[in-house]
Amino acid sequence: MNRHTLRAVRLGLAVAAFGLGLAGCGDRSAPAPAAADANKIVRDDVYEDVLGVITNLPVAGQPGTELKIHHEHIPGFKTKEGSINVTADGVPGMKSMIMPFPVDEGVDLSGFAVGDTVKFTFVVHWGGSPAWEVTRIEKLPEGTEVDFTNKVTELPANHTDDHAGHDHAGHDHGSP
Ligand SMILES: [Cu+2]
Repeated sequence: MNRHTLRAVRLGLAVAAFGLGLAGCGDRSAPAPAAADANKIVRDDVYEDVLGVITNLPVAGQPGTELKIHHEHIPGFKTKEGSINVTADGVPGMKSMIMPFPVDEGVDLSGFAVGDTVKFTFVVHWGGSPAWEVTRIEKLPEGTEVDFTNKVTELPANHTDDHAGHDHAGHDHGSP
């Protein structure tokens, strides 16, 4: 995918880290696919209208720069097997975190700035490359609040800790 296309679509967002197989998110079950079957997509999972704040933007001509978004908790985030992910400490889905987001070539990030609050859609291509990418992004009005808390709706029976009020934004992602 050409992530640096300056063509016009709507923005790009991103943050992310699920590990190449959703890389930053520490997904143990999805090692980076071998080059040979880099495009053997098992399944696409689409996450629509996720809120977040842009923390980094790709810089034209500077490889390695990328869109990063501090995204809100995504309770419905699924594993490669298709069930709702549960982090090591019992949070369903993907916790709020800052992660890199590859951007689909139809997405135009011009007009976006670090600090912008955005609503975006991204697709996880299980088994594919890129492993995930933003397909749509729009800027929200200044002052729009994003709730970065992780909501624990159902704790495993052996869990007694209350994680709900903690701020895990950062790199404690559990698997993806
Ligand atoms: Cu994430």
